[in-house]
Amino acid sequence: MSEFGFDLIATDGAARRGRVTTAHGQIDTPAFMPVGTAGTVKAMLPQSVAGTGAQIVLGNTYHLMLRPGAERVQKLGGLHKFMDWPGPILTDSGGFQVMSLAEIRKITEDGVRFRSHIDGSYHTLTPERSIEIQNLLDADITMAFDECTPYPATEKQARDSMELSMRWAKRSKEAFEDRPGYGLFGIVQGSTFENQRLESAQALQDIGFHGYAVGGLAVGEGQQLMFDTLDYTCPALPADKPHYLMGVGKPGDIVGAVARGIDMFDCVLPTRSGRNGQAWTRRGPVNVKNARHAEDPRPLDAECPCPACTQFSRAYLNHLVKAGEILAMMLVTWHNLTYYQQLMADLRSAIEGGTFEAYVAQFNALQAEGDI
Ligand code: PRF
Ligand code: ZN
Repeated sequence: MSEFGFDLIATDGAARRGRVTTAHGQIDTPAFMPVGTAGTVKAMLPQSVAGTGAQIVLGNTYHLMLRPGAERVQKLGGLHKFMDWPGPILTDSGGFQVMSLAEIRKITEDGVRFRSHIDGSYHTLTPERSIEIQNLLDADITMAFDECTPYPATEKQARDSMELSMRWAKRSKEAFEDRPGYGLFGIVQGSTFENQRLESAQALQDIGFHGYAVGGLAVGEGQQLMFDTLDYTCPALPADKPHYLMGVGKPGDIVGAVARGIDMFDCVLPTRSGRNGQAWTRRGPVNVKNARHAEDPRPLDAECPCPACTQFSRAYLNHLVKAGEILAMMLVTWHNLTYYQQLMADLRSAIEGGTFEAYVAQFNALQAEGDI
């Protein structure tokens, strides 16, 4: 089996076009990973997710350990087989989801103790157990166990949190079983403090990972501070390893982060907002529920190859969303994932062709025009 790897194919400014190789296949970067929290990209069949162009999906340690349980998934042949996604899977390590979803949480040096948001039962996640769970799930890319520092944080709060995450990163590395085609990513923390971000990036490189994620962003700091943080953090990451910005974002966030050297993204936005009737298009967001679509016979986007756009009118989509029909969630999700994957394909070809700057200018102009 091939080794886990990252090949840099082309660069244009700080933007990178690359390819990640894993046990279950390759990922062209810049890449967007649809979120399949509970072993499903909500409202989509796996082959439809692949049909949008996605080459990797994300799963969550937190959700899958609670239901159906990591040992059960392993017994049934691993997450790829369980959810019928034969391609690469990245799993998040759980700490971030504990802090945003669990009812009672207590953080100690050892890990996090919490109560399930499903049934109130008590659980503990440590770096060692998180890595074990991700191994049981058979994740191609395992994330180190970290604490996503809340925003805003004082310098002292951010430092204590970052240093804890670095000690957990070391324990995550020690717990990870090296196997061909499987990778472990470290997660840079340090809030919006330059010295802490640089220290964190260095601490992770001293431990040694297959890839480097930037965590603790898109937590309320706003786009400009996020970009400022990436401006000094990305150059501190090894150029020959993939760079992953966790939980980002809107199309404009992704374009700006690619311009600064990020290779991988995940976000619930296209799927979650799709279930709420919000579509994302080349011309910005469109609220399908808005009455202005009620008698509009045109497609959502005449140039989009997705089923929502090739088979149905805006008027029909508007009706489905207003009626609360399941098909509305399916179609708008399908459209959004198609748009996100098209955006990533466009970014990849612009970087390869050395036309990234022109592409960004055109992207911004279209987004500013708005829906027609
Ligand atoms: N850490 C982990 N997962 C995450 C984040 C983080 O900081 C974020 C921050 N946006 C999203 N998902 N482990
Ligand atoms: Zn579409």
